[in-house]
Amino acid sequence: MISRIDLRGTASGVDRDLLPRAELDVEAALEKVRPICEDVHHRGTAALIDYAERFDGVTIDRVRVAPEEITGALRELDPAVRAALEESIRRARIVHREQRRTDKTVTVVPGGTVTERWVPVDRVGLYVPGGRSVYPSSVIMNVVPAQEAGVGSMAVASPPQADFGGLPHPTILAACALLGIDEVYAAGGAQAIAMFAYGTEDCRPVNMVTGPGNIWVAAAKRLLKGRIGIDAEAGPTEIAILADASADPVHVAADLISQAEHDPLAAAVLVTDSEELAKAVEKELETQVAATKHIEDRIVPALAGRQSGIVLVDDIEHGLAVVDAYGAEHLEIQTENASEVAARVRNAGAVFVGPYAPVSLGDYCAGSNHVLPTGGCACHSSGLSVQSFLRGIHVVDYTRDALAEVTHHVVTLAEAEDLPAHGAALKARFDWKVPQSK
Ligand code: HSO
Ligand code: ZN
Repeated sequence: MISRIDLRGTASGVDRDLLPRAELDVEAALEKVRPICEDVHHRGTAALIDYAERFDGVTIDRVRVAPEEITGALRELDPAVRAALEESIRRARIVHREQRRTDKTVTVVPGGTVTERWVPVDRVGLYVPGGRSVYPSSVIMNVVPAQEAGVGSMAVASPPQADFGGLPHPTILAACALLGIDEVYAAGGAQAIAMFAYGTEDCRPVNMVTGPGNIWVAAAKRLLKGRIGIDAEAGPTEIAILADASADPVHVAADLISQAEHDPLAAAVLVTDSEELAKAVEKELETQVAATKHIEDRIVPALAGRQSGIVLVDDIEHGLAVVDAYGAEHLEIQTENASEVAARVRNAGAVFVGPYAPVSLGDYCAGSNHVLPTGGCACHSSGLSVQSFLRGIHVVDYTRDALAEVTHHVVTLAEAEDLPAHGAALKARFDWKVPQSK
């Protein structure tokens, strides 16, 4: 069901191309979403209503969800689900509250200071997918850091559902209610991103859009980036597990399956120096997959796809080089001295240490964020956090004396760059006369 890649004997260098990974062609989708975005730009809500009919198969006469529809969904919510969502929110708040940055003033020279002032984005639009993935947990993971950053205005968009009278899925609405979000739109796909970027009669334009989505959503975000800020483009979920002979194959197999469950393109990668563990996990996968849900549509294609595999390495040192080259969205360390091994990881969206920190815990209730870089982007980017919603503004404050002291350097650099007016802007402040034109 899952292929093997034998990298033993190649410890001197890890070729990223040998490692399993899915490819998503967002570029090809750009031309399809461009006219949709233009249409929403020009026709606003009327265009959104037409696209609901065409893409979601639902006839709606308004896009904005009424406040009573949001609170009503919370009243109808299963109390156990409500309690679990509340606990997830509580833990996420504990972690994200601590991420807030404080302004810092640095005295560069006497009389010359630079302050870095952290200012939240004014207004954020959160896209929440419908269809196969209805994840109220992702609402939490996007909203909590934005709120803790101090974002003043937040709107949510999620596709209208035929089964729910053209409203977004009720658990999404209920999660919004729990988080105090009262601005929700029944809009999906690229058209929802265009609504956020350009604004419509109902929806004020936002400064930034976050949240996962399918290839059309990713393409619209790429197209409209610049007009709006975006979070990272989310690709299919990935789990990598670095494990040695001490790992329990039952846990390893269960965790691989847990993320394969998301999508036929999800990646599940085991990196191990133990052939016995590899064999035991292969066996466990057969047994556990047969006993789970979503077998044929997601788990089997995900595990059997070229993006998944069991990678055999010489030792944990070699394994660390491999997982660093891979840069997984989620990386579990199931080895002896797991904390020490984890501390040496350089590239991963999130690291899960030892036998009692499975990725599923992080997906819901660890307190950490589950919006993480995929597709190797962990080599240069981090997951969603309070920081994602803040801008650091440098505030420069110099006295006359502090400016005078450095003027000759600025003038010299300006002349070296053939930009004499730059230097003149400083000299003009010190009794320097503007040359008379001839
Ligand atoms: N593992 C997914 C997040 C998620 N899991 C939502 C369950 N619900 C991407 O990190
Ligand atoms: Zn998950």
